[in-house]
Amino acid sequence: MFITFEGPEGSGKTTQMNRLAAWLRERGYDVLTTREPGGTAIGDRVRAILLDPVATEMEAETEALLFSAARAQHVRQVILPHLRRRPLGVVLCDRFADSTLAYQGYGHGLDLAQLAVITAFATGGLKPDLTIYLDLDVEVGLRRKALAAGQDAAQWNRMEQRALDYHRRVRDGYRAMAAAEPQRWLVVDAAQPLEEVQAQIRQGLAPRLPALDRSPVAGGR
Ligand code: Z5A
Repeated sequence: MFITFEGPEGSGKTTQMNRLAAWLRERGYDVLTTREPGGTAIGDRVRAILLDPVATEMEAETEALLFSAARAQHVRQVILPHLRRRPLGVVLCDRFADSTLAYQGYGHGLDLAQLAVITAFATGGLKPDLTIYLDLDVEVGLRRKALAAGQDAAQWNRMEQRALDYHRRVRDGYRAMAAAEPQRWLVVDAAQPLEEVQAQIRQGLAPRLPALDRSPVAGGR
């Protein structure tokens, strides 16, 4: 079963993913947690380029291809091998292809149909069984991150430094994608306390666990 976490910065994806992993492991699932960009040695090197605060000249198209390149490696080297550990293999991934549509598509204005072709090539057709979307006002999320790191905005990575308008377009994009495919997306209000967000994630996931475990792995590998 392949579960992804999506949402604006500071919406709590990493925190909630780790809590969910512990809960699933207690129930006997063989859980792998991973993240994008990254998850492999090659992906981590691409990540460093993508988030480098000084790489301000990077074009949106370059960004889309670099995120996709890291993803191609991640899917084949890490995600698919774990998903083959059926029936209890579960992969929890902090961001995946929907981030490319949200950030490079809705945020930067790249053509969504073209991005869908690029991401399908990168993933080999692998789609999440469930995408947990943590919805949060972008200013609240950015404030949370700054608070957590004790840093000021001048020290944010290249993506975080972008204007609020950009982050708002990203959030609107996420909401549009979630509304268009409600059977795959579980939308949770991330402004709630940590425990309440986790409770709603578990509640939304629980009934899907057995049914999704019987479904074939998309991508046919
Ligand atoms: N990106 C892209 O453009 N295209 C792509 O295809 C992909 C990614 C894959 C990756 O950055 C950047 O790459 C990201 C998208 C872009 N852009 N930016 N900026 P990253 O990996 O460094 O960061 P992130 O993925 O955006 O995650 P995050 O911002 O670090 O945050 P998070 O994982 O959502 O939240 P957290 O770390 O769990 O929590 C943040 C803080 O908030 C922490 O102190 C928590 O204790 C606190 N928190 C969490 N939940 C709550 C609640 N409910 N209440 C109060 N406080 C809370």
